[in-house]
Amino acid sequence: MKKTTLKITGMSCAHCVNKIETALQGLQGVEKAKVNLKKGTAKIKYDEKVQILDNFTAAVKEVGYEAEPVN
Ligand SMILES: [Cu+2]
Repeated sequence: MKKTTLKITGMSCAHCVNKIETALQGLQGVEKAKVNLKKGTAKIKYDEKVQILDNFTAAVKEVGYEAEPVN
């Protein structure tokens, strides 16, 4: 399992948080996705053997927000 953090922009309320968490948790290999509205971040725990980082940023963009990896 691997943990990663994304910086997310464009969120304004709890609805946005739910939308993004649902999108991330729906991806294969994701064990947990936790979005923090105040910090503007998403912490993701996933199996790096079946999932790649690029798919997380793509999934967030697909539901209408901007995302980039935080190192
Ligand atoms: Cu919202």
